[in-house]
Amino acid sequence: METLASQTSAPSKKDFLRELTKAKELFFASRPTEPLMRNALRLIVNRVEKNEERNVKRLAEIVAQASTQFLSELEESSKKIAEIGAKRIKHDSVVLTHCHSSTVTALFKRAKHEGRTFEVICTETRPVFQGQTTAKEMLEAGVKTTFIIDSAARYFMNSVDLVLVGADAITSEGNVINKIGTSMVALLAHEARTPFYVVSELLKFDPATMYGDYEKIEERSPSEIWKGAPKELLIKNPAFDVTRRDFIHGIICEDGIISPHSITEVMHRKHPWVFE
Ligand code: RUB
Repeated sequence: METLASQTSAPSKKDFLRELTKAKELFFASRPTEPLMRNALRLIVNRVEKNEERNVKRLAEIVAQASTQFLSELEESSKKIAEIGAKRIKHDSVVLTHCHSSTVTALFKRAKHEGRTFEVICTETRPVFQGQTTAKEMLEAGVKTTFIIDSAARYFMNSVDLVLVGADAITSEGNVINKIGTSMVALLAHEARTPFYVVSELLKFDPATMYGDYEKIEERSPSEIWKGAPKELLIKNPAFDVTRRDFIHGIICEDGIISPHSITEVMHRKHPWVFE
C-alpha cells in the first residue's frame, strides 16, 4: 500500500481512494485467512477517507504514517502480551504449543528472561513442520524443549500444565482459527483438564464474522502432504481449523487476559474503526 501510495499519479482524492480500495480488495482476495492484514488495510483506507486533506501527495504520506503506526502498535502489543502472559508460566511447569507463533515464542522468551524455569513441548505440525521453527527458537533462548509428532499430543497431555497457541483469526463469537490441529489439541486439553489459552493481538479479530460471514479456511497444495501421490487419490489440506470458545480458558491479548465471549465488546472499546 505504501509503495502504491508513493508512486500514485491519481489526480484527486477520489481517484486515490479508488486506487487504494482496488488494491485493498486484491490483498483481501490473496489470503483468505488473514484478518490482521485486512485490518491493517482497513485502518489505512479509513485514515485517508476521514482526513480533510485533499492533496494526493500528502494523503500518500498519511498512508505511510498509518502503516508505520500499525506496525509499531503491533510490536507494542506483542511486548505487552508477553509481559502479561509470562506471569502464567509457573516455575518448573511444562507448556505445550502447536505450530509456530511469534506471539507465543515472545511470551516464552519473556518468561525465560524473568528467570522462570519451564519446559516447552512442540508438536511438529504437519505438513510443513512449523514446530521445527518453534523448537529451534526455544533452544536458542535456552529453554528445555521436547519435539513430538502431532498424534502424540494426547500421550503427553497429562504431564502438561498449560497449552498456549497463537491465532490467525478470532470471530465475533470468540472462536479461534489457528493452524490445523489446534482444535484437536484443545479437545485433548479439555479432556485432560489442562488449561488452554490463545495468545493473540486483538487485531486478529475479524469484523466480517460479526455480520454473518464465516472465516474462510485456506486450502493449501496437496503436494505439501504427499509428493507423487497416486493421481486418483483425493488429498485435502486445510491450513487452519476452528477452536470453539468453550475450549478456550482465555485469550491473552494486549488488553489483558480476556474471556473469548468478550471479544466484540473489547474490540468496540479498543478499535471501533474495524466495524466502520
Ligand atoms: C501459523 C499459525 C500461527 C498463527 C499465529 O500458520 O497458525 O499460530 O499464524 O502466529 P502458517 P503469530 O505458518 O501456516 O501461517 O503469533 O506469529 O501471528
